[in-house]
Amino acid sequence: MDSVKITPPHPSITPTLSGADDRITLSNWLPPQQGIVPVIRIGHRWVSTLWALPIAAAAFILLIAVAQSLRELPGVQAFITAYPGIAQAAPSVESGFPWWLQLQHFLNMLFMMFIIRAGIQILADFPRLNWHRDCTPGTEWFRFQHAVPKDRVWTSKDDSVTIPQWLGIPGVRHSIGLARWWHFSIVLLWTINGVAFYVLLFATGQWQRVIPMTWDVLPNALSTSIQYASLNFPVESTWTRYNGLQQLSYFITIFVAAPVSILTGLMQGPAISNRLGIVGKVLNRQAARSIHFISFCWFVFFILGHGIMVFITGLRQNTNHMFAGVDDKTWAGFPLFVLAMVLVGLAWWIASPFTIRHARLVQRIGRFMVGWLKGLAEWWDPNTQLTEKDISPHLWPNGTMPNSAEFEALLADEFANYRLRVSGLVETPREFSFADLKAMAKQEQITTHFCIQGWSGVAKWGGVPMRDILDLVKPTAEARYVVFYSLAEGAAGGGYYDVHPIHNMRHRLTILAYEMNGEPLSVLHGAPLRLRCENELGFKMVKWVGAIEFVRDFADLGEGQGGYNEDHEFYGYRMPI
Ligand SMILES: Nc1nc2c(c(=O)[nH]1)N[C@H]1C(S)=C(S)[C@@H](COP(=O)(O)O)O[C@H]1N2
Ligand SMILES: [Mo]
Repeated sequence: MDSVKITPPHPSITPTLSGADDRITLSNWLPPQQGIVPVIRIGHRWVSTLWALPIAAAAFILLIAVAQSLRELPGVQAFITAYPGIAQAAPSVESGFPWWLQLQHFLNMLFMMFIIRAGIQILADFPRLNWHRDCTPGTEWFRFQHAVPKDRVWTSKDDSVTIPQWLGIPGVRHSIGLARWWHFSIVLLWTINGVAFYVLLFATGQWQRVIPMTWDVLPNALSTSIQYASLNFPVESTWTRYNGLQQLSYFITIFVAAPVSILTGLMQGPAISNRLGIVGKVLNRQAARSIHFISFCWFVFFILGHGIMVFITGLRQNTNHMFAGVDDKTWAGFPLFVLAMVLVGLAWWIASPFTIRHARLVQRIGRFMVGWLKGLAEWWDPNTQLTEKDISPHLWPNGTMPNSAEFEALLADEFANYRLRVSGLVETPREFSFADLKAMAKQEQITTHFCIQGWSGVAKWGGVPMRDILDLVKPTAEARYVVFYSLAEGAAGGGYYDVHPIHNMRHRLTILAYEMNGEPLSVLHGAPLRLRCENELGFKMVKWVGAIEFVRDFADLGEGQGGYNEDHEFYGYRMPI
């Protein structure tokens, strides 16, 4: 049976929505802003990471001198004879470097180029690292941005810095939406490649190359280090067995750094962090982000070290192993190595310009690749609540403040004339005055806010549960999404709005807050009403809510992507991670 569906008109606020470009138009985008050379906090002092360069150079020279003198000592010579580098008990892998290993090595190289660059871009959107959950300015341990100014409101968008297009993807300030699609999509491919790699390692015996099977690996790694550092290299037999140092560094990369990166990446998402109970509290979002960064540093260190060693220990032989699968002194592997590097270089060259030009396409492909995963994570029940003592001294503000005569008038009489309009696919459309809302049952919760840019903070929120609003207006069976319209515009003009799946509205922690930390909500943080929906990222929690609409679909709203930042900044509309 076909029934005629009558869709009620959108509320009067809808026409304020705007369309958006399908590419990044730099003139409409946040203007560039340079950061600073990265600094690390030691106590109260900020120390430039540039000091690492002279220190490393001095350490390098010292290391060579020490290693060379050590090798003149009879004891050390005896040690090196006893532990030549390769653990004597280490099994030898006769199959050399099979084709699948070569292919996976190449894919790994290609994927890592995207992952690292997009990761740096994400970091640049909130260029500070913290261990504490709250990100109070001054408590970070690492930053490449100035100290937070105290004499003005400084939003996290203000804080984002520009990194060059050859380094980040896409190398535009505050392009985290696009960088995340790259990072997550390629990480998915990288993980699939990694799982296949694990399986093949164990199915073929190749694991014996990279997993130390005897404690002898330690003295052998030390011996190898002394030999390398003395510039008198150990005898290699890489085709069948790795030396102790190789084994340890490959083992750490494959079996420690890779899983740690994946886990700490996922743990930065609100749905996952809030689901992990005590683990999510101890390894809070900032701790996870810091560990994720340290793991990234390991990868960069490993890639550089590995690359240099490949060159200086025998470029021809090493490239024959990994790019041609032969163990000889021909030139078979070198051209293939060059070809692989050219392919990676080309991909590197086009990634940023392509992303700027085809931003909407990148968003669409990203959604296709990882949208399903984010959809699944939306069902993770965010059940972590915190205590009064967890409340952050500072909660970063974000977003574009309301700037209209209409809002000023509402504010002037303390929202006495404010009306929350709830309409759309509901049985009983309603208008709520501020007094109506305050007369309803109040719910309080202490929760962590997760901004897409990387910061987090804890506050106590008080307000009206959305499920109570739903009980009053009674959404019809057709209603699948709920649109929150703001009284404020977004950064590029046009009303700010965001769409949520209706199932999130029944969650016991989804509220319309009018109180923060026991005080009336400030305008900065969203007065009169702001949404709290604890399994999503911050941008989905619309501030200065003016109207709520229940809809079947959101394709006809704005640019049709499910919200203002989805339309304008290419974010995804499901954002539990
Ligand atoms: N109307 C409106 N709501 C908004 C935004 C905005 O720009 N406009 N920014 C969002 C973002 S990106 C975040 S992180 C949170 C920040 O909330 P806070 O300022 O209370 O910390 O508000 C969200 N709600
Ligand atoms: Mo945000």
